[in-house]
Amino acid sequence: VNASAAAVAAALRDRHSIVLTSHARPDGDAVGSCLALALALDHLGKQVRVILHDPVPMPYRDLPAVDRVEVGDRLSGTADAVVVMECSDLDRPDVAGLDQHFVVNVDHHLGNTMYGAVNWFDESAAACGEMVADIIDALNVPWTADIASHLFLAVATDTGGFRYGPMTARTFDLCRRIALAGANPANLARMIFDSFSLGRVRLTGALLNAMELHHDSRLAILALDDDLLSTCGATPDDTEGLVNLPLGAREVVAVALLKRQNGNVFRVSLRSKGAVDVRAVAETWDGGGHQNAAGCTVTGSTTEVRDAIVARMKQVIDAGT
Ligand SMILES: [Mn+2]
Repeated sequence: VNASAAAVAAALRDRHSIVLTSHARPDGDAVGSCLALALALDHLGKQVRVILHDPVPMPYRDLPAVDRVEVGDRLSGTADAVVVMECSDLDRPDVAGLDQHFVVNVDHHLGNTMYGAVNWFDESAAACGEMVADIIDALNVPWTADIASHLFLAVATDTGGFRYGPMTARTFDLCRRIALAGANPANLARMIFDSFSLGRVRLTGALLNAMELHHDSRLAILALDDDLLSTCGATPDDTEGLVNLPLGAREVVAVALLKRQNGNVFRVSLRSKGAVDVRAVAETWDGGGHQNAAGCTVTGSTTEVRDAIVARMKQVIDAGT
């Protein structure tokens, strides 16, 4: 059964020690959802911990209360409830021991396996943070500027800076209340979107400079390896989201980013606009994802992998445009 914000709030109101978690390699929605809810539960006098498998990404570390995130791969000790946000299954957090607890599952990703004792799934939410806002309201906790800042992080990142996803009046009502609560949207946006490393900025230039175009410039191919990273002074963390950049061109409707892992193994990230279904491409190599964002692992020489990806991408571009 699908629950509601009220049901989640009722489950949390009755419990004292509460652990919050989200997926490994957390994104802005994962961090923002966890910390907004943590701050709200503090207000109710709960004992709250936030555990993530990986550190908060650098651009989000200046937001309030980020230092309370514990990085770990195991939930030690007891908890009356574990709230898992942004995760379609209980393996996504990559934190052992969650299944030993009363799990509350809050998510907006299609294909959620309803693994919790309480499950609230809402694919109409532009970010999990929209759902967290409803939970905070159901708990009758007033929004502080810090809570609002994390809700902004969640919604601003999951919509790609208000570009995509199921944005609705609910999204902008949330933004209105974020501003009313005293968060500073311009400062936050600069912090979230414009605080990369110099290595990342150099890498952006190098990657785009070497971009290949195919199929009347409708398909862009980007390639990345450790040599390019070190030439630019960048780290693997600096590659997050770079696959989206070619979509900034009007002509480009699909992108593949080929990251050489080691030897002949490539991690392939795929992005598209509109009806071009890159999940179908990922599934060719046992990968997965969504229509506009997917990934898979492909083995072969650089040329073999690129040619195979280009051929398959052309098919979905033709089918979707
Ligand atoms: Mn999300």
